[in-house]
Amino acid sequence: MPHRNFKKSTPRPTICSLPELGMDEEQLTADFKRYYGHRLGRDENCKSLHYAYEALSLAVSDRLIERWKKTYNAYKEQDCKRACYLSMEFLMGRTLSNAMINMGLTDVATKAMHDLGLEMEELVDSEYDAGLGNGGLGRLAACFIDSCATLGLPVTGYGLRYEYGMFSQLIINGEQIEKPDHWLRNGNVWEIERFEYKQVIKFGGRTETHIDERGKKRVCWVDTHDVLAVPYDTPVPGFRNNTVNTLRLWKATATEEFDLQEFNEGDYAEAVAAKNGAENITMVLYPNDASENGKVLRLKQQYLLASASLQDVLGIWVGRHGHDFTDFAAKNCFQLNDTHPSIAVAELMRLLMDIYGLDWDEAWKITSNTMAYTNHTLLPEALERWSVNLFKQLLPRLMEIIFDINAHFLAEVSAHWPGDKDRLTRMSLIEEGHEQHVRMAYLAIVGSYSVNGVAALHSKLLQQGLFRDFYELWPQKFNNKTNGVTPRRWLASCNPELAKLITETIGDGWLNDLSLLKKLVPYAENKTFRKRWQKIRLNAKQRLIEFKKQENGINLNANALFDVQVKRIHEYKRQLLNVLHVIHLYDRIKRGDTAHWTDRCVLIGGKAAPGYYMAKKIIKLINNVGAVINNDPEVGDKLKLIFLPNYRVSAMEIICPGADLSEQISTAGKEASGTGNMKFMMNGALTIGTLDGANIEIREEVGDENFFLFGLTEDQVESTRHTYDPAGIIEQDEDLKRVLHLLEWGHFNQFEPGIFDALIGSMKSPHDPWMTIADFRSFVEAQKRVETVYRDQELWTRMSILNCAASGKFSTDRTITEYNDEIWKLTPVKVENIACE
Ligand code: 26Q
Repeated sequence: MPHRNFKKSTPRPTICSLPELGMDEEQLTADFKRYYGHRLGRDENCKSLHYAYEALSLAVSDRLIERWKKTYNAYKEQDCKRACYLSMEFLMGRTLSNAMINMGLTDVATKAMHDLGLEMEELVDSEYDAGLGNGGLGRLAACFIDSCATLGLPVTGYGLRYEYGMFSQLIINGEQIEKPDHWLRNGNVWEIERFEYKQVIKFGGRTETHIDERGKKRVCWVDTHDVLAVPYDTPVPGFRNNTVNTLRLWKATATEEFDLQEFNEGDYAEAVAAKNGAENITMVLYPNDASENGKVLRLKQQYLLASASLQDVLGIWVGRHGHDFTDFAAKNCFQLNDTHPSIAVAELMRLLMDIYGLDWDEAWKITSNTMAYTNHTLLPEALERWSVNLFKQLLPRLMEIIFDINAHFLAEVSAHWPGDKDRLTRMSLIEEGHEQHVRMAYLAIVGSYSVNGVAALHSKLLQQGLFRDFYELWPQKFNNKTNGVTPRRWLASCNPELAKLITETIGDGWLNDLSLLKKLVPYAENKTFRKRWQKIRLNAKQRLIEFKKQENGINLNANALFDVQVKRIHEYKRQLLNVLHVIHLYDRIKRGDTAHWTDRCVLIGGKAAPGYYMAKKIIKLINNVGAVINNDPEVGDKLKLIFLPNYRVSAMEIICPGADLSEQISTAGKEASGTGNMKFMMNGALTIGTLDGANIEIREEVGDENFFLFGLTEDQVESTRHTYDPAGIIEQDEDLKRVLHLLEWGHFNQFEPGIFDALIGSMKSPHDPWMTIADFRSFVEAQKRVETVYRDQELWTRMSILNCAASGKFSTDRTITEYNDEIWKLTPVKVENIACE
């Protein structure tokens, strides 16, 4: 239904006269009861926990909305510069407990619920994860908007409201089965639909040129198939500062006009089918976290996000400043979360020229001074490229603009390197070949004033490798912003006992200044403190054991070393190296080599992209090896290998406090940053890792003596690659030979012959890009050092405390402060806690 506006003469309802909502138990209880009994129509006969969760969430949400309006007004009043974080993924996880922590409502609400006979933990647990992301990049976006709100920065998150988030993973016969995640099936109390801010998005059609009334050449994009993008807003509260920012997610729907057109032609069924076509655009999140597959639906998603978000921002601008764009770049910027929304570069040009009548130079000046691009991968195969033909068909006007950007850009390159034809070919936004492709990363670099990587090594490698030509042309554009995680979710909320101990010891300033954790350093030498630390970590392990038991009945021994690797399954992350080590330990047990043994429980979790054959085989291998080891009475408590199904944000909230050892074992130079590594460290786990991504900075912060380092460095990986001889290495290493022998003889697949041949073959190939075999010996030796330390629990606990104490750098508050100081340059806005008149 089209929305109707108030008649000019009708007075609009004045909402500022609303009384402020109480933050005490009595008011909260009253609201809870009203929502439960009236709005949701439930009573004591209702058995489902969900409605109690919903009633409490509605009560909490009211209090968020109050502060949301204040924040909105404060930003408006100051007419401050704003930033938009454009991301195809926001992996938010659950909202309720985070909202309570940030508003300081946790204790009051827990007591209120308890007095009504309800357990807060159960209510919080009944919330579905908002799984609108694949992994690191999506969760980073969620941590970023938490920190932006906490720092009082006017930043809006723009993304897509997928009907189906990341698939839910079932393990059947050791194999991954994907189940669609209909996360909205019980509704979503946290979002507000704002149909009044809908935007029209064009697809298809063709372009026409004409001369406008001022004699200027104008391009019109006509005969398009239009789709509506409708925004759904979610409040994003800062930590106890009354700031509530916005996460705006677009849902695609059919336009009313489109329906009507088809209907007039008498084809009702066609009209309904067309509606489906439009709504399909935001139906599902693509579950690939690396390789690109060129699906047209994905390009539609990307364009819908870019176009709707930019039209939204331009609409707000024009509403306030008319068609004067002089200050637009001084007041707005767009951070592109990888290349996924980078079509925004061309779309902003289109809107400024075709809709608002700016000429090329004016539009380019604005665009290239507002866009900033973050890269998240060094794997060349993961760089996005779109076929020019597909682009022309779906977005003809955008393709023209990209060609024009390229022409201007190549002229600049020629001027800089006269006659260097190879460089022109290398740097062109268009890749030539049997089919032409648009190189999205290059479009993002050319169109942005800032290009950053996500950890020191990664940024260095971008400059020296992947983007070298661009770095030579524009060194000043390139910078590093090492990732972080929000300490509210990844310590305060997921590990409340440890958080309490920390606060008792050093005060609560660490919650928004994580560098203060370093005050814990002297307590590493305090025996009573260590005892309490140990006890709390043991409790967290028990909770993890309980979680595991609930899911599939397996009981684990809390005294064992909990050795955890959770992340997407990918060859470069080397879950296989982990499995080789487990098989080696099993082999040692079987041959009786168990003097000074350390009991160990290896937990591996993660999803494989549904089309990634090798990743799926890795899951199967983990489960098969686990089945043999876990059922062997001779092995007993000495060793367990467990696959954690359906790894997701809410699972990590239980896993990371209960882990002793964090596995960060990617081939050096391949993991851009990693952020799980930071969550583990913050919760007192020790890291075994290669010199890759943010591991390097973690080790720098905590000191070499508190980090288990192994493996080739990035330099060594690249310089030995061409002489890599896994067969030779295996021949020299008795342990490794035995491990491969077990694998090759089908010890873990006795009734499934040959199923692991591809995995074994890839590791033994001299062309194995991940060089798993090369790092085996060094990994085993590092694991022995782990065991020695673990047997000395006092030493282990000391190192655990020091890891937590050294994790201050890895707060997204630090990361976002750097983004703001060096890229966005926004002024923080204070939102006063005063009643509006
Ligand atoms: C691309 C094309 C088509 C469909 C999907 C995709 C796609 C989707 C998601 C490609 C990549 C991703 C996600 C990448 C990602 O999560 N990268 C990780 O980002 C983290 C945050 O910076 C880093 O810590 C990790 O090192 C990096 O792997």
